[in-house]
Amino acid sequence: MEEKFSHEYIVIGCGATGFSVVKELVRKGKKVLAIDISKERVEVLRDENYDAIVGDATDESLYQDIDFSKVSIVMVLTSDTEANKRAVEIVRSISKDVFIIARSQSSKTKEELEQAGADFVVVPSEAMKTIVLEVIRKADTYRKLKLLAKVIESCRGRLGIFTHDNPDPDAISSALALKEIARYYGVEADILYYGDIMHQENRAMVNLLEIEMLKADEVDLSIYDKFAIVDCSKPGVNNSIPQNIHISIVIDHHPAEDVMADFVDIRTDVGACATILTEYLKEMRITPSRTLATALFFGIKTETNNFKKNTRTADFLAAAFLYPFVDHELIEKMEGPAISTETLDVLATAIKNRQVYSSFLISFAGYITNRDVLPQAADFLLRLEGISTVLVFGILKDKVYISARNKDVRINIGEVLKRAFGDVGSAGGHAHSGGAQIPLGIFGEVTDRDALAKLVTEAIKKRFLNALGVEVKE
Ligand SMILES: [Mn+2]
Repeated sequence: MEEKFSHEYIVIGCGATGFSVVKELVRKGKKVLAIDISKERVEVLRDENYDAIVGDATDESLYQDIDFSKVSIVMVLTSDTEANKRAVEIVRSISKDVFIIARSQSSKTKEELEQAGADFVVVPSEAMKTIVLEVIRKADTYRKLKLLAKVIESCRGRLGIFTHDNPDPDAISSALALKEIARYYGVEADILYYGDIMHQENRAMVNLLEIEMLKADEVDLSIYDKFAIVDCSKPGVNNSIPQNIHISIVIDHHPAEDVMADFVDIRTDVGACATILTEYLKEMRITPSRTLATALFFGIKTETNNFKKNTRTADFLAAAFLYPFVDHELIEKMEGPAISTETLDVLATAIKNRQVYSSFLISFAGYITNRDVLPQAADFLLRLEGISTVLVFGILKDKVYISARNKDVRINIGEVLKRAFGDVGSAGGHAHSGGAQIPLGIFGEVTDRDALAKLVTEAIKKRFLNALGVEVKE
């Protein structure tokens, strides 16, 4: 034979797997050469107009007729792992550049094939497992959404959707998505919140997207037939929702136990609550409006600190789904609001009052009027050189508010805060961020501001460092 084979793809081993790969590639207009040891198989392939030759994968002379400068991928797909290994070795010795995909019967031999020169090894049983798990996940979602629809449809009046207090973009966008979903099922809903929308970014989001939200303490809650709660899971925990209110729907991504409702979806393996709601829209085939897509995207983006903090595959997938519907100019506007003078003042106080113990930083941010400035100050201080864990606290009315940030992989800051302050207040969070609230009452009757600040600082410092296992010399 004078002319060499010059195909872009070569498939060695044309059993069920190889054959279907050949068919699919040719259907996509690719030039494929199929090689198999069985004459009968090759004849079948040729009858169907595929380029096919008979050859033994382990026979070096087989490869002499192939022009490897034209080949981009060689797929070694016989069911004989040893033969595949030998074939990979031969192909690799002929061409360093060609991309080799090889099939391995078990995950044990996967490494051997990689060492022989395969760029990618397929283990059928593993691939099967992945597919089955994916189908299970889909079936779970399907079942969940059917239940959610049932609960919403059983609503005979309006649905009240609570966020946590001082809602952030993750909570606001999640509530907005649930409102849209309720409307899809013919139920009107209102977004309800306690506290304030304080953080500049959050205010900008609500204003620019014209999201309607009602202050819960200014409405008559008895007008609602059912209630939902997003981005938190229980009345009274991280929110001011009256404890006697019956909640029908709970959607959250914070760890929680014993949550009672007709519909509960708590996933701790996603970075944002907005990711869960985006999955609902996707599965329900609801195309998000520009406003909703922009809100959810902003929710995921800010909650994961621009996809850097606690971001999972699901968050990326949700963001990718939303992306084409997002108004990116608005996102830019929401991200760039001016820093308020109060934030600047608190930041200045926190910087001035910082106390550093090895890589831990503790700071009293003063008497504040807006607790949302604390996480911002903590984020800022975490950028200091040599600092991996930050705790910032401030006093507001009758409580001490604590916000902590951590980038030390050995520390779960949420757990540390629970250990340090769980017995005197409420505390919790994730590995990277957490918060706590302590009633000032535990510090007794001290009314002098400076004396109280000193007392609180000492107590918090001691408890926090103790929980971290740091010895402090007095
Ligand atoms: Mn959240």
